[in-house]
Amino acid sequence: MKGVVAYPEQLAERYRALQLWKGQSIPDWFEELAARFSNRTALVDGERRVSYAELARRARAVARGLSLAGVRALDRVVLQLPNGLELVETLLGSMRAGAIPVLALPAHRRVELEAFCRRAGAVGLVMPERHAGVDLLTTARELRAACAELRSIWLASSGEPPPGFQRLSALGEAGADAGEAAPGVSASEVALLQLSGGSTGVPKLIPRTHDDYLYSVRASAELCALDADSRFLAMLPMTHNFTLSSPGWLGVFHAGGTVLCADGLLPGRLLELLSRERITIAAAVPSLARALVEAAPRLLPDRKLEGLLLQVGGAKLDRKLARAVLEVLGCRLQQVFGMAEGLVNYTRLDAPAAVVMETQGRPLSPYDELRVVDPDDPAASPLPSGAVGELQTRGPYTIRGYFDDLAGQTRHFTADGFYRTGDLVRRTADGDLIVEGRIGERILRGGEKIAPDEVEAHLREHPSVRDAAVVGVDDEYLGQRSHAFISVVNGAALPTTAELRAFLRARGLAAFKLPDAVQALAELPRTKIGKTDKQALQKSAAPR
Ligand code: OOB
Repeated sequence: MKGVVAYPEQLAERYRALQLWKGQSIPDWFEELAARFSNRTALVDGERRVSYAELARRARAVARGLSLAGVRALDRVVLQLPNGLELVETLLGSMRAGAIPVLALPAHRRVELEAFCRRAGAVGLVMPERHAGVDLLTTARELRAACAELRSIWLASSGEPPPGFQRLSALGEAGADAGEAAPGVSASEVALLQLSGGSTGVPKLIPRTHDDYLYSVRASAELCALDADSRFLAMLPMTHNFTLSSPGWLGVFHAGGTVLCADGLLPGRLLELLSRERITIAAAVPSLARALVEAAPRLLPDRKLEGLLLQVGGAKLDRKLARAVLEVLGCRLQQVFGMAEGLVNYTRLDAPAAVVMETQGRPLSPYDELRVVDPDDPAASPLPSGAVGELQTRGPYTIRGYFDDLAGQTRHFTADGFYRTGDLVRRTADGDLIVEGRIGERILRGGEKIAPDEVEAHLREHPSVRDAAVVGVDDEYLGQRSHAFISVVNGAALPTTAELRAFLRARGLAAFKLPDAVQALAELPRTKIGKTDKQALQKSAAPR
């Protein structure tokens, strides 16, 4: 497809010969699952329980509805729906129609959605009329006016939509009795466009093929030992790569298990579901894991979550919180260091506790190629094990370029096809990765380099500190100075800057790493998936 950097043919053939890429499209894969697991429950959304066979039937109806509406193979459709049956059937159905869904998050608004529609050249958009109490109809109207190529906007709503919009549920109804066959979908084509998690500007579009995506799903399901008894609670947005494929709900489908949808629930409700529904696997970002740990003593006093594997990823999980997850929730823990561009690292189910608590795991596939390079001299030979540097990677499920981004190609990818992750990592002697931060977030203070993650981890060890984030702020004399933001444990007194600096010094931290300023916030700002929003913090750092 135009705008996509393909895998080199020789490598593609190797991945096929190795049976990593099986030449099966996601819709064909799901049809096979529907035949195999037919009457088993695939999805639970509130009161609605849907079997594999029923879900496949619903996806087929959506696919026909889209075809009847004029959506053709390789057309892009931006998909923005909250967690639930509609999202799942529309995602599977759009792929079955041969279209390419662009996976937006529920929290995206006009600026992001407009950028996705334009960049993808989308012909359709699926969005809710209201979400989380916010009326999105004005947004939908603005998008229709702004994006010329957008032919249809399907609104998920209970009533009839206003003129000019289609009702999402009409799609499945229109398609239910049409006889049209789905177009064949090639497994080497782009299946979906994921969004980059980068914190700068509007996310870039990530073209993942059926072959590469399904490989990561199957391998992840196997690594996490999923089976037909697996019960997954979708707590994060189901379009995010973590919840979708690592192993996520697609991985659970692959094993014949059951996916339960949660949307915008408070930690207390999530704990109740985790316990009552005997959930075996769920994915969380650290801020959500922290919220669960904090709510547990009150809401889950004696029912520990023994049967649960809690996956934590998306941002660095510090040791203190990792320990609390194990001790307070009583579940198993897996760290997941992944990226929508491809590479996913997992701590293994049989890894020693220290590895699970202190590392971000190792690559999913033996065919993942990783190297750690000097961020200031990336052309030099890779750094030895143990040294901190930028992680670069290529492999059977990592993209070779962003969608339609010739201009950014050499900035984000090397000439030999490695993706420059922008992540600073170190590899232990055993081959596990420890994430040390992002290149762009390093603070250069008066000639010294500071890794914010290191300082943040020490700050969180203070008994009154709940969460911490350190950013660099421009400074006339030092180039940059360091500014720490903290939130305080409920009921604790706010420690002064001097107290915190003394605390860090007592922990043996070098003087230049001590924050120049400390500011308390009720809550640290979060990105749309719940990672700490460092850009927002940098902007808000009060000028001296
Ligand atoms: C996941 O994907 P994205 O695309 O939203 O974000 C990727 C970036 C990584 O490059 C890294 O900077 C950060 O998020 N990250 C982590 C991390 N997991 C992701 N940083 C430290 N520790 C971790 N465990 O966030 C994502 C995709 C698939 C599975 C899991 C997470």
